[in-house]
Amino acid sequence: MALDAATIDDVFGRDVVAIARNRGLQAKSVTPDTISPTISSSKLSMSTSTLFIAFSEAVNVSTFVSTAIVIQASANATDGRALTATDITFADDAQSCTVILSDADEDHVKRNTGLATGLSNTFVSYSGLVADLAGNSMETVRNTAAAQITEFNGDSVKPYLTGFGIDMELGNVALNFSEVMNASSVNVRKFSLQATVDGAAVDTSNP
Ligand SMILES: [Ca+2]
Ligand SMILES: [Ca+2]
Repeated sequence: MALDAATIDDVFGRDVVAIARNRGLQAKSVTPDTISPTISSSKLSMSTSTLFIAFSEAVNVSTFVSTAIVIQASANATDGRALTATDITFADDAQSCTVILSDADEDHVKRNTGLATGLSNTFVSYSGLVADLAGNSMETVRNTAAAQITEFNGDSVKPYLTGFGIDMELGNVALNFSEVMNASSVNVRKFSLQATVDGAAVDTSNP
């Protein structure tokens, strides 16, 4: 350690003896960081399909393995969804990150209406998730004793039609939506085909 004379005084106002930078004093003892990082809070949003994780300390970003995360419906479950997500954004202080679920993850979770629809059925388990900057690995949270999510935001985004196609040989219409849909909710009498953008306008196309 180096020290400026102005760092501290004795009780009579006399400056502490400075230690020059080229003659630094070696520490008498160093207590290394042996404490593993933990997850201090977590939040799953099914509106944005993101999983936010806050850590107890800064972590080594390069050790983070998003695919180590399993989202499951209860503390003890063997049929959870192991994430395939690889789109991760870390905060500058490396104490939190946001994982964007892959399309396959999102579809899987939405299709399973008993999974991740509220706090009560959203749990996470993981093994080898991340290590801190001293190399201490986060302890495994098994799928038999998973951790409940701290905060949950449900899906409040309306689905929308992204495109459609018509096969006049087979006589069918294919509709593509922005997300997994409830097949039993479809009502085929509620959509119509029209020849122009403005269905109310007079059709002047040929023939
Ligand atoms: Ca630590
Ligand atoms: Ca939705």
